[in-house]
Amino acid sequence: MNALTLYRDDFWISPYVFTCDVALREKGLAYDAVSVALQRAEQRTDVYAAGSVTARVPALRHGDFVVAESSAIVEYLEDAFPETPRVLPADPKERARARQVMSWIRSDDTLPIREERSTATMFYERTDKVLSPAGARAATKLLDVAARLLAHGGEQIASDWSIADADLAFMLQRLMINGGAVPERVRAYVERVWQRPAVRAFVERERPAYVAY
Ligand SMILES: N[C@@H](CCC(=O)N[C@@H](CS)C(=O)NCC(=O)O)C(=O)O
Repeated sequence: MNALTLYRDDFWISPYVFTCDVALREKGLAYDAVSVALQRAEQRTDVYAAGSVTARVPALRHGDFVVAESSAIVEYLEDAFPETPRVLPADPKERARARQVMSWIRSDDTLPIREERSTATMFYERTDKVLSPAGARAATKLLDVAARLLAHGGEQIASDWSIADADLAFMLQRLMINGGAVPERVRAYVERVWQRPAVRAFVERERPAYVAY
């Protein structure tokens, strides 16, 4: 009755599905994954649109409640399952910083990276295309932001790992995996995040042959 279902893309390349999948695993919550074929515009079917409200992937079903938007899903999991390991910091200031990072990762500042270093390049075919001037500016800002977030010398953004680390490392991997130059300290941070079992589980999933959409 109160089972959890994550609606996800066919190819497991949505960065927002990544966030939710990692959060569910970090929390040790069992869930079923149901594919919504974006390449066939299944997210726009009446039934999916009605349930998710905003007709985007991912969405989470918990019993008869459905919510979309990855940040809202993470917040819901924190609130609905307080007995499970936290994925957002408990400290209000650290939690605010984590939310800031997650919102910023989803903002226009990173759009050129999302466009020029798509997640298909992470899980299917790398790109050797040179970043456009806008892409290069976005990459420089991303690296500056990462350096500032880690300037305290710790191993992650907050005093403990949080889902914001997964999001930030995922964005940085778009550059790294495609051969982009990343300072050693930031690279080591990304590699640390990439070793987390929940992150590995997403990265190492079997994926079907890719159909561009
Ligand atoms: N801000 C949303 C973004 C979700 C999103 O853009 N999902 C994409 C797949 S990665 C999607 O559903 N695209 C199809 C569409 O918008 O019709 C979140 O964080 O969940």
